[in-house]
Amino acid sequence: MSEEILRQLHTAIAELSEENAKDAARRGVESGLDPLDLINNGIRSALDVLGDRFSAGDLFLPELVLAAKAADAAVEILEPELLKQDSSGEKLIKVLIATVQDDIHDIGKNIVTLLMKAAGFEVVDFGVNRSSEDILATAMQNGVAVIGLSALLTTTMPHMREFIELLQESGERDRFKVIVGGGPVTREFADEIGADGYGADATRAVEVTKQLMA
Ligand code: B12
Repeated sequence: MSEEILRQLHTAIAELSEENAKDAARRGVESGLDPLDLINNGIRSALDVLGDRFSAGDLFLPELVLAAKAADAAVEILEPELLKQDSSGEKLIKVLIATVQDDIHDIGKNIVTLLMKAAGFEVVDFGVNRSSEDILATAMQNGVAVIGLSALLTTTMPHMREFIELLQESGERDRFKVIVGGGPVTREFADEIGADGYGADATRAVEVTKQLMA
């Protein structure tokens, strides 16, 4: 049953059908499936396949846009379930999350935001395509402890390094913990640029933040 629903969700997104994606997400919720399982093995897996087809020239941007719409619609249905998960008293810790400059991918960032909220963190979602300067200014204004940066393009990953350099140059490096993630980002890259943490998925993003704040 759960395999069938996962497959239905994966297929709906792979076939760019928002309606079918919503139906499958609803079925998943009604059947009590783990919303994270639905995200990782239904939604993200389908987007990975579409991404590969896109880079192979077998699929084009308008199709990716439709896939993103279907994914967003399915995540919206899962949102209340994600927020129901245990929030183990992380309140008072503020986290800012943003996608770096020149990058508008936000499906993953939004899932990280949801899970952080579910874990009890107070999250400032600063959106996409944000310059390092604006991220720093907003983090200072909001008094956040942790800054999470997302990048989905190899060409925008350098903005993560640039952000950490900006923190150093402005004498604010010790004030914030910086965690990074997104499709092409690796632990090695995170270490190389001097980030405090890396998360391969939203669950890890929460775990790493908890560890850093412990
Ligand atoms: C959907 C999509 C789009 C949508 C985005 C819609 C949206 N609202 O986000 C649209 C159609 C707009 C788009 C546009 C483009 N895209 Co695009 N896109 C994708 C696709 C298919 C899926 C991305 C996604 O949402 N994945 C699902 C989420 C859940 O995964 P995730 O983002 O990785 O997030 C998880 C983890 O990484 C982690 N995480 C994410 N952020 C963070 C942050 C922190 C702090 C932490 C700890 C963890 C963490 O947790 C998340 C949840 O588990 C990918 C393919 C792929 N395999 O990723 C290509 C892909 C990223 N796109 C690509 C490209 C080339 C583009 C364009 C340049 C295409 C063009 N010619 O215009 C533009 C760029 C626009 C821009 N300036 O940003 C390439 C990038 C290649 C590269 N080497 O850089 C990819 C890899 C496709 C490919 N294989 O060619 N895209």
